[in-house]
Amino acid sequence: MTARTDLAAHLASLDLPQGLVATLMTAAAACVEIRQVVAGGALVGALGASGAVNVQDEEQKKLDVIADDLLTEALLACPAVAGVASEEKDTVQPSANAAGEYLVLFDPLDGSSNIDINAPVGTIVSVLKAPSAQPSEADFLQSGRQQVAALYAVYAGQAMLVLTTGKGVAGFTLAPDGRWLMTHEDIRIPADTKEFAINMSNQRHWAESVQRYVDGCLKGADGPRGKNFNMRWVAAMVADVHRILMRGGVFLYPWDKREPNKPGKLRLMYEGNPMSFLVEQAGGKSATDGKQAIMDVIPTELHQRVPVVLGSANEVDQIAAA
Ligand code: AFP
Repeated sequence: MTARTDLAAHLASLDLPQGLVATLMTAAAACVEIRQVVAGGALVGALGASGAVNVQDEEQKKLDVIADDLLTEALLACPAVAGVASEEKDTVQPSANAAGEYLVLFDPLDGSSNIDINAPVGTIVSVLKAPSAQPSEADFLQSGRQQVAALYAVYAGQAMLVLTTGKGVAGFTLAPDGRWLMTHEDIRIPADTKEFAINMSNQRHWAESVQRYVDGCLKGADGPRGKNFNMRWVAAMVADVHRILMRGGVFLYPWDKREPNKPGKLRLMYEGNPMSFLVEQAGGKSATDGKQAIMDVIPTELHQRVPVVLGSANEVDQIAAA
């Protein structure tokens, strides 16, 4: 077998601050533990509901809670971490580390509805610099442009970890010895695509422009786009974005008129920002429904939602112009 670079060696080659390396290695190790629980499924009692409801008013699965606990505990024990914020918790958790330099925000288990059917799920992580070692919630409200790293792990046929520290995007596959080995050195998203991902069951609720865009795709070679499109929807953003990083495509979770005051379903700090950082670093684009890049949104709340359009650059432009 070819000798491969592992995650530790890759991070060392990037000349990053030691604390950032420690933070990323800690998050990556927690993802290995989460992968093991996901793989055990019913055998380790990991399926089904936890009986609790999270801050988003969503029913928590047992795995949501297990993954949240694993990440939180590991990161708060890492001396470089000043505090964490989880999609599953209503408020931030400062660490007791006097020398903590980083804030870590995460969606511990993305795609919860896939857990019980053995379909792909994942973990999404965003890293910011901590303005102080005793951070308040306001310290976490930084725009996506301030991120120093983002990663996700997708637990599917293989477990893969995809990472950016602002110098391109690299992908790693989990080896049997528990190390993340580099298998995808410089991930690039093609600018053009014939594939879109959206929950079509919401079609009647979308804004006119999104209706127009999807209608154009559905008309295929006979319509305004002059080509046939394919559609995919995994119901786990982490898996849909992974497909886009592997072969191109565009992902949409737009605003819809059922709850006009809610900007969308997905969360800016745990999903929109880290995935946008990865997509932009791979040469793709990300935007809210309009023209604003997701990472330029100035957050006002920890659990803020945002409309999301991201993926192949020319297709994101098509959506903005629809
Ligand atoms: P859960 O983790 O609560 O299942 O939500 C997953 C998600 O936030 C995102 O990962 C998916 O793209 C999206 O929701 C799926 O939404 P639909 O329920 O509309 O398919």
